Amino acid sequence: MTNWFIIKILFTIFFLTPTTQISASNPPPIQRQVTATPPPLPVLPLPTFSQLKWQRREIIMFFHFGVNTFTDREWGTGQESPAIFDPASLDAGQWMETAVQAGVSLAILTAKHHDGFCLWPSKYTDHSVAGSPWRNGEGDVIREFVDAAKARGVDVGLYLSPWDRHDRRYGRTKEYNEYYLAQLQELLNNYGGVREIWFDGAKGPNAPNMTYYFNDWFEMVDELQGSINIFSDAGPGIRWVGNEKGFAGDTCWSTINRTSLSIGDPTTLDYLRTGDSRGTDWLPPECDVSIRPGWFWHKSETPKTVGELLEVYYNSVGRNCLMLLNVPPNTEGLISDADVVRLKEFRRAIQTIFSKNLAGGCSVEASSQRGGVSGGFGPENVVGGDDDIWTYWAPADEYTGHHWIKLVSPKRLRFNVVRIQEAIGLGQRVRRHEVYVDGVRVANGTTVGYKRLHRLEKGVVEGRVVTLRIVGSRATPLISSFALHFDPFWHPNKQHQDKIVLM
Ligand code: FUL
Repeated sequence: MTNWFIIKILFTIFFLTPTTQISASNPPPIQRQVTATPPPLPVLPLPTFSQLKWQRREIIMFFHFGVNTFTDREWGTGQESPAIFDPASLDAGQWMETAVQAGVSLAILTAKHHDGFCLWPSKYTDHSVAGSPWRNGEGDVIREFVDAAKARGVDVGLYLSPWDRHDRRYGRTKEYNEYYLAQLQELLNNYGGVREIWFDGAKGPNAPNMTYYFNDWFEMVDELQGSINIFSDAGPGIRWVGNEKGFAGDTCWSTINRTSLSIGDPTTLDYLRTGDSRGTDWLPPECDVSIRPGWFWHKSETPKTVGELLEVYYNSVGRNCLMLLNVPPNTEGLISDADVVRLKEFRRAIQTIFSKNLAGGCSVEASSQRGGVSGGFGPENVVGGDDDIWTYWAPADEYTGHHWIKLVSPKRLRFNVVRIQEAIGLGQRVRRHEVYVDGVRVANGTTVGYKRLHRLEKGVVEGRVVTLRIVGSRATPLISSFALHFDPFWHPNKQHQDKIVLM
């Protein structure tokens, strides 16, 4: 081959070949590309990044600790001497171990309760740990709490009571708001990342009248902490559920109108519990409840039974909410053994019930599916991982009938709990739904949201085809999980408990 010939070939490859292929008069052959069907449009309002992260925690922990722990009271008077605060064996590491063993990823501590006593050495008051014998007045419970949490990968939240029965400035609006904001700055500037701040609306009937500058507080919080959720009766990040039993409404929307809410207003309790399908704000509820009758530790009190804790779980996490479980440290500065044991039992019970999805081996059918069989929104998505809310079944937009999805099992299934989850990243949609086993209705309800759990009123049921019918929805429903579980602790009616075989 001559040099000239080689040069000609190279010239053809590098210069001529491409131009002949893409000239306008001779377009390239169209190559069929398989592109994915886009997800459906969201239905507003949507959760923020931090709200979505919060929602997926499911159970979080509260620690009520302070002078009340030593006086056996629930609300201190504000007259307590800091000298009574002396938890000889305080070990925040043990609190966090307890939290981790309970599967908790966020722990909230009462930095200051209504009595005004501060668990950190605030430079704006002498009513704090600095005046106590604990660690010779050199201690800082918040610091130990934060360090222990960090060491175990637990996120931190803080409670700073607006109502302060100790401080002389309380009742003088400007002075007290300055004091409160100064303490917020101490707490949110000096202890690293804080993921939740709790503004408690509680206040005694005889408390002096004063205005809290909530807007200043909220803006300050958002300025100092990037990924924080602000809790109060009215948000703006998380709303109170309206009671302290840990129970959400049977209907529970994450959406609500904030303009209809105000902090400390007792007339909106029902609205807080159920939310509002037409609400323009994403403001999901948190269900606070204590493992014992009181929020603070009292020698005479004992923890709730596993059955009672599960009842709270089904009525909070199972109703689209978070369960904020209070576990009070005792006078030693430790979580009592009885509580530690109970929490382990509770955790084990939840794992026993939910670690196995009995629908795992089912094939799945649906009334329609977005983007056709290869669109990526098929019904098989509902039997995948329960924490993946971005993989979901979406019906076709054109489908106008009632939407349904069916689990079909090759062998008889035996279960007493149904779990349904919506892809809330695109908005909360389902208004009404029903569950059938082999054609017989076994459960029905309204909202679903992040997670809806039905403990079947009939107890254990058996069957091969389990159908979820969505009979009302704000837009096409997007279901990320439809799962079946067996709860050995659920006995709705002892007489009929054995088993109900459906046709
Ligand atoms: C209430 C307070 O008055 C209780 O003492 C407790 O802190 C509870 C979580 O909130 O409003």
